[in-house]
Amino acid sequence: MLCWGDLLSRKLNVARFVACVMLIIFLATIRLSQGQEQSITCWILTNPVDVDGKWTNPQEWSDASEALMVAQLGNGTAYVRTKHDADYLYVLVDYVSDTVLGAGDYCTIRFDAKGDGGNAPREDDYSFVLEWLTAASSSFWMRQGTGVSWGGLTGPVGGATVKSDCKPSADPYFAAAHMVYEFRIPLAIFASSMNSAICVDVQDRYPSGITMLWPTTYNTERPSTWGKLTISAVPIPEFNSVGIVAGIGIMSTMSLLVLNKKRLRKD
Ligand SMILES: [Ca+2]
Ligand SMILES: [Ca+2]
Ligand SMILES: [Ca+2]
Repeated sequence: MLCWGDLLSRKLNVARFVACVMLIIFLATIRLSQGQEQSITCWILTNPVDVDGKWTNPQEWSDASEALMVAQLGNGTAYVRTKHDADYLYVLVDYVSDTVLGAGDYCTIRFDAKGDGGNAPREDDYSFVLEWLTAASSSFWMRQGTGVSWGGLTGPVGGATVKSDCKPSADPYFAAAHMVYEFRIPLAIFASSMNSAICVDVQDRYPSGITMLWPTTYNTERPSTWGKLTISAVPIPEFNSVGIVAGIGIMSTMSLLVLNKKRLRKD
């Protein structure tokens, strides 16, 4: 016959088991999300983009995905944000730590539009470049893959545009003057593919020479090494999975603390 102490002990064991399972799920999910960090989801926008080379208002890019870039050498801070509407995909490259516009500063965005990877750029692979030729004039051009390498410089596809500037703005990262690049790329090049790839590099040629990358490492000639870009048909979720996972983790930890407290009292 079970006594009250046995029942309490069994209940505690079951609760401890449940808490452990939740903690394992939490840790596994953290590990999973770390493994997916080379991935960007491009949500459909709620707030329109004014392609003017700055955060036109604080909400302009608040509904976009965010990816932190890393310095190839040295230190720097830059972010990539993406979103889209029915006709265009928008990319913000916000180089927070480049506070001086100088000749040679540039930003390159490459798309593997069909997401078919490969070890050489194909015809669905595009490279868009904005380069400052002097502190007062810039150039915007494009390259397209040939199947074995990148083709020659051409004008950008119709509808593609970019603006870059280095002025104070409504930027939530840093309101003082720094380099910002805003691209608008026609969705037509993606040929209805929801699963594409992207890589971005932005350089502060003057004065630091530091290049920032997303994803962390990649080969510009090999689309198979670029980061995943998923074009979503819905807006960014207000309460994302990271919040849910963090909640499970906090609940698990609290459960274990309560159980340990009860066990100490019992002992
Ligand atoms: Ca803007
Ligand atoms: Ca491709
Ligand atoms: Ca610069």
